[in-house]
Amino acid sequence: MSEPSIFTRILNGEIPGDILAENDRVFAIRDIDPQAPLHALVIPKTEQYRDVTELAAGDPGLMADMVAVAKQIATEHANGEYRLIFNNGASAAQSVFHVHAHVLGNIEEGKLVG
Ligand code: DGP
Repeated sequence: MSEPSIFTRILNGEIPGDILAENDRVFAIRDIDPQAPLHALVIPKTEQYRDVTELAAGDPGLMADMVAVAKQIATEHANGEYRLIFNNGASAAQSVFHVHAHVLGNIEEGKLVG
């Protein structure tokens, strides 16, 4: 069996992390290197899916659960609006191959692209 991902280790309390939300299928943490005033990662508890392509094909309901948690965090920690980013593949800046969505909120005007 492969090693648990860094996100699973945070969920299990093996590594410190700021958990912002959790339900039976999904959890969210603050990103260690924030790119916006609110920068969270929404993550399924299962490590079954490497990226959003696999997730959307395998369990679209779980993807919907992730979006609901993104909205919850954006409401609790920003003004309810948010940017949702999935990096897919190493050349697209994905570094952790346990699917996760970046949730950015309170983004400064003029910094929406890039
Ligand atoms: P990606 O590049 O899309 O695979 O995003 C991985 C993100 O995970 C990256 O923005 C930094 C974040 N990250 C990596 N290690 C840790 C950690 O130990 N704690 C937290 N909170 N975030 C981490």
